[in-house]
Amino acid sequence: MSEQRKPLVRHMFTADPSAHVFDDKIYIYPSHDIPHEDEDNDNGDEYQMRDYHVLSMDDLDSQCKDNGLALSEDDVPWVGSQMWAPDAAYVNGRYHLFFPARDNDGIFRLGVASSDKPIGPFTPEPDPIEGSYSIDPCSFVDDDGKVYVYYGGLWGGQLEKWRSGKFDPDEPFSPEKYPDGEALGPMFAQMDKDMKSFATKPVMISILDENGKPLLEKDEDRRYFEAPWMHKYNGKYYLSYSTGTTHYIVYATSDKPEGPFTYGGRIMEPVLGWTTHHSILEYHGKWYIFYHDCELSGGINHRRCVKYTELKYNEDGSIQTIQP
Ligand code: FUB
Repeated sequence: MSEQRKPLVRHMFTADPSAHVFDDKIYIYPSHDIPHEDEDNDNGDEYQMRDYHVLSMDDLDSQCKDNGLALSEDDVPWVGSQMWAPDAAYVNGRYHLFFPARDNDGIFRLGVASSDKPIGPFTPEPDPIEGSYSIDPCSFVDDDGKVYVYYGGLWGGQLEKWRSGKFDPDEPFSPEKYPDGEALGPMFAQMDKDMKSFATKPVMISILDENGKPLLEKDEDRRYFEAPWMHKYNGKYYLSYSTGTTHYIVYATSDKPEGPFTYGGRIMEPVLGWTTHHSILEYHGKWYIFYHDCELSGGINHRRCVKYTELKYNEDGSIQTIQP
């Protein structure tokens, strides 16, 4: 039996759970953390993942199953290292796995792989998505069938290094250089029908405060850091994400998928461990958040475990804050 707020699997370390309902079953696309003894650093070198396994549950009370190897770095010619947080979408009768990894020059790019089954194995495209960079792709299939990808992460995720439009390895973490500047946001693009390329030029999403002003770099309790997730509730687009250095999961809403979004509040207080990363799904009329912490390893940042718990809305559409 799977229990709320307990590790869904215990035989391996898992993180960054992107959960979806396909054919009334729950499928979770997590990162697969590898244990090692190296030190942590701001570059995220401790997150040394090399492959993906898809987890599934027949329903929320049943045992969570590991469906084995779905994609390995050995299968993807452009991948050099660090297969980080993935996501999946079902489009045109196929399952598409979106994943970030460092290429052979050490630059994070986004890749895509496809399968006729939700659990894989997935066949990767030989090259990363053209024009893609950074990490944490979240794919979102809208009611009209359009598929969007939200992505990007600071620090190890390299988003700030693309500030000029070109990769600059010397560009520092933003608040140190531009404390009063507008915070960076996640990137946004529409996928082409082939699900292999961007149909639109990626743009950066703006996240505004209650007065309609962009969130600033120094507003570390609210500004975007990494791990975007998109869901729709009562016709509104909810963009949720991690604030990274302050370890919250927060959300912002908009009437349009590309925003601008207005900051709405905190979804989850910090978990045990540095990173926090989540997904949100509706299942049989209730809403759930899938997330990770480091309970299984007693707090080792790169040995995480995925969990879920219920997520509740207030009548006005705001989300109640969860104490993990
Ligand atoms: O799992 C590696 C990185 O840690 C992810 O890409 C981030 O979102 C954070 O969870």
